[in-house]
Parts: sequence; structure tokens; C-alpha cells
Amino acid sequence: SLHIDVIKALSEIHPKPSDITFQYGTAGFRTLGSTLDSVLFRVGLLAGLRSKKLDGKTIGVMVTASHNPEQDNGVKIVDPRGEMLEASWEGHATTLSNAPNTEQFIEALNTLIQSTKIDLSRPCNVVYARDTRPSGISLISALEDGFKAIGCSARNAGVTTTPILHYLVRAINTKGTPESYGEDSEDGYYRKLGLAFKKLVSGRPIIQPVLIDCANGVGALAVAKLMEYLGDTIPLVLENISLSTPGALNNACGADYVKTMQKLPPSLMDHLQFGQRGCSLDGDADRLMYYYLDERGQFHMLDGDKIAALVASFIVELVKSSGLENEVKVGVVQTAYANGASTKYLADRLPVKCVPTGVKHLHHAAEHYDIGVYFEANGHGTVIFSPHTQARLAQYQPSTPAQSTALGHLINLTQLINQTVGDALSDMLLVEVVLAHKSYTGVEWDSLYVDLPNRLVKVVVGDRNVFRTENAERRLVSPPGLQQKIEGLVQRYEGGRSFVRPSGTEDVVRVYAEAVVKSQADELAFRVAGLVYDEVGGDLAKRPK
Ligand code: G16
Repeated sequence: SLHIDVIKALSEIHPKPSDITFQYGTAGFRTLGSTLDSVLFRVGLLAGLRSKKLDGKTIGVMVTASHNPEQDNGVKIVDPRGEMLEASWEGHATTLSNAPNTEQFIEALNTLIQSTKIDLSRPCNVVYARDTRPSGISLISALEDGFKAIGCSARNAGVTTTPILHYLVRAINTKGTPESYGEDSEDGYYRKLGLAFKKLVSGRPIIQPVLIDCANGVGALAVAKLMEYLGDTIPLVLENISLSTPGALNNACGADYVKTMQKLPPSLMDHLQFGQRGCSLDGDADRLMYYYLDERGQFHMLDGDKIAALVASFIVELVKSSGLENEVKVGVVQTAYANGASTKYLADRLPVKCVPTGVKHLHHAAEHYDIGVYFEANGHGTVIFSPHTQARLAQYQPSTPAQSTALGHLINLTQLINQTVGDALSDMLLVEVVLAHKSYTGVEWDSLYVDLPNRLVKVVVGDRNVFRTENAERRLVSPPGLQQKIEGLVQRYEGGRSFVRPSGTEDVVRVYAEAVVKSQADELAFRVAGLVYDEVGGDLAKRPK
């Protein structure tokens, strides 16, 4: 049974703020770090219960607010195969986090234990980590109190990236099995990626130095360690590595800045040579944006859609050259944010599916393909190979040397790619492998298709939950009538497309628009944002800037 006295005593040290309602959203709990103490404590217990429910399998807990500003923080739970927490448990997390006091919290725990039939005598194991946010230190101790309260054995993975934590969870749970994902240590992760990368680029021309904007976050530490395992195969130049400068994290740099502003972070201005490839990570290194400056100094952005196009085409070619074309089907998953031109490019070549925002949705949809390539436009994504496909690759007998080479590359890709979740480091190496194989510079890559001009804006609203969508977030069903107004606007713009959706990570509503001409895309976005503003209006909202 539960150790009620221990839980009570610890819970009293981590009281819930009475004026806040928490929500386990797109990427777990995420809000001001200073408000999250009780949430972390309770998540500690929940993770322990989840582990007991799954017979002691190791559950991951990551403390991060990813691309959000430094004062924010958050926490997400990772299931045993390294994927996001099962959807039905998100509701349990929300319920536990909102119990107003210790008594009701314990009641909620008991309800959960009964309704999900948890056998409390089972062992429980967790592994946890945090990014570099200052608030992470005390939040981790609240989390540890939660582990103590439920009595689980907890492994501290320290300060590391979100994808490495996902890797560790899968590696721990598959250790010593035929599905072993790799050594269950951070070094094991770097070694696995480094080895696969070296094999994949061996014999290819020398790779030119790549500049990496680390967003002043934990990616700076991870890339520095990764470099030790890459030898001289790829020169990496690190920028924005100030981990101790207050407020520097994600500030005017990083993947989200690049994607929303569609420009080079000012801090890179004097560092990125013309023609050189640069890329930006986000605060926990699960997103990646590439770019380069042409000889006129013009900025070219190579986002998640461009990465998907590059990688999917390469994998399709390898499958074909290996002779597995009829057996192994490659498919792509995107969201409504995917640039219309990318969807057209991809859909002309292979199956493409659109799902709601959030890596978990893309991941699950990608599992339906033999090889599923999924990327959000914001640079969050990966490639997954079905268990059946991995087994097939392992036992397939190629009949020509060319087939054998292609097969070898595919197998090495299964090792290079972090298949648990989007991983900026693994994705960066993947991009560099493809470019090396195709002898592409940023220019050739960029010219796979031409992006439609687009604009993303956000409107601050009092309650984002009044906005509800359908059809993979491409249509609003609430507030009533707003969708018709949006459509009325959209049809006045050539190549116009726009949608409105509530963010799952911030208290805002996002508006996306694209059109054939840049000024029209901007205008459409601002006019749709105006409609949103008028709808919720008054003191509930601030006018979009
Ligand atoms: C998280 C999710 C992503 C999502 C992003 C923005 O990213 O993992 O899948 O695209 O939030 O979501 P929303 O538009 O709902 O706020 P990250 O990098 O912050 O973990």
C-alpha cells in the first residue's frame, strides 16, 4: 500500500498554488518555472506509479521547457520505449496536478491506483534529467521528493538533452534483449552515433565546417561531447554556448527564433561565412533548423520540411537501390504547418499524412509505415524503421554489390538516427550524411522545391481552450462562425491558406498563413489574427504586434 505518512509529510512541503490550473499539454506541463514545484513533486509519484503499472519498466522524466524562454520550465514523462507518455495518462497527470491540497491529492492517487488497477507491490524505476534552466535545480529536488514518496529507485542522468533522456529510457529497458538500443549511458549514445556517422561518410569527400548555434542551452554540452566521438570526420564550430549568462537561453537565437523570425540570429552575423551551412538547436536540443547565406548575403532557411524532403528522398533511393522497393514502403508525416510546396513535393513521390501538432501524433502516424519520416516544420522530427523492417534489413541477401552497399547504408542509418523522438544532434548528422552522399551544398538542397511565403503570428488570449479544431487542426470548430470568416478572407489571396489553433505549450493562439507573395502572406496572417482578436476581444486579449 501507499506510505501515507511519508506522502503526506512531503506533499505538505510542496503545496499547490491555489490560483493556478495546470494542464499536461502537447509536451507535458509547461509554464513559469517558479510555479511548478508541486507539479514536479506529483509527477515524481505519477512516474513511479506508471512504472509499477508497467511491472517495473523504467520510466523517464525530463525537466525542460525546450524552446520557451528561460524563466519557463516544464516536465514530461517518457514511456518505456522512449516515446511520449501514453495519451490516457496525460489526463491522470492533469488531475493529480490540480488536487487543491494534500488530502485530495492522496484521494486522487487512490482513485488512479484503483481505476488503472496498479499493483503497488511491483517495483518502480525511473531515470530523470534536466536542461540548463536555473529553476531546474530546485524542481529536480521536488521531483526527487516525489520519487521518495512513492519509494522508487531513481537514476539521475544529470544535465542533458531531451533526446538523450529518451535514448537512455529505451536503452535501459531493452538492455540484454535482442532489441537492445545501445549502451545505457550518455557515452554509449555518443559512441553509437559517432560510429554510425563514420561508417556512413567513409570514402565521401571532406565535409566543410558546419556552424552550430547552441541556443545557449544544454546542446552546447552535448555537441562538445559528441565531437570527441566524431574524430575529424566533420568540423563543427559552436556558437551561443553561454550557459551561465542569465536570460541568454533561446534569447534571439536557437531554432524557434530562426523559424519564427525567418532570419539569422544576430549573434551569428559575423560568424557564418557566405555559402557555409549553419544550424540552430533549441533549448533542449530536440529541434534543428538549417540555413545558409548566399553570396549576396541573403538568408536561406532549411527547415523541418526541407529536412523531410532531403531525407525521405535519400531513403527512397536507398530502398530502391537495395532491391527492397516492393517490400519496404516509405511514408512521410507532417502537420498543418508544413509549407504547401513541401507537401506537394513529397506527395508527388510518396504517401504523406497530416496530423495534429505534437511529436507524439507524428510518431504514432509514422509507425504505420515500414519506414516513417516525420518532421514538424519547426525542425522537430526523426525517421523510424518498423521492427519488421529492421529484421528484414538484417536478414536480406543482396544480389549485387550495389544492392549490398545500399543495404549497408540503410542499416547504418538505423543506428545513426535516434528513433525514439526528434533529436537535433542525430538529425544534424543525418542531414550531413545525405548532403555528403549527394554532393549537395545548401544551395542544391534548398532548390528541391521553393517555399511558399508564409507567416506565423500569435495572439495572447485569456482562455485558449475556447479554440477547438478538427481535420488535423486545419479547421476551427469553435468559436462558432470564426472558420467561415477565415475562409472568406483566405479566398481573396492567391495561393492563400491559413489556420488557427490553440498552442499546447503557451497561453496563446497561433495563426499561420501562406500565399504566393510574401506581403500577402503577412497581410493574411495579420488579418486572420485580427479576426481572432475581435472574437475574444476586450481585456481578454492583446492585439497582435
Ligand atoms: C513542443 C512539441 C512540438 C510542438 C511545439 C509547439 O516542442 O514537442 O511537437 O511543435 O511544442 O507546440 P504548440 O504550437 O502547441 O505550442 P518543444 O520543442 O517546445 O518541446
